[in-house]
Amino acid sequence: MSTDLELQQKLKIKYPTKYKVYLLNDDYTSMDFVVDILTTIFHKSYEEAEAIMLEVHKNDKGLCGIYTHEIAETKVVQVIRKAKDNGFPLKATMEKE
Ligand code: TYC
Repeated sequence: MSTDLELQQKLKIKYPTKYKVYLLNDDYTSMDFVVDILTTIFHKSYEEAEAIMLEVHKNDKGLCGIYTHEIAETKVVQVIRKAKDNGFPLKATMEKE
């Protein structure tokens, strides 16, 4: 019996490293704007978006999704650009899973 790692090495399967994208809390971004970000950029339902926004509001950080490096980076850039265009200081970060 091979372990998963041995099988992966034998088959030369490379799984891409995934990245967690988080929204960060601040005192100035409106709750409605954060919900809009979560529905448009992260494709959450209104209910999920509201729950994530409240999680960030209470605990300073909330998970929005897990993506490959390129997609995670694009989401972070989209959040920061859309926030800046709307006069909000909202920030997003990514962390290796
Ligand atoms: N704390 C903000 C407020 O009270 C709301 C907020 C939630 C801001 C989530 C950023 O990522 C965020 N208006």
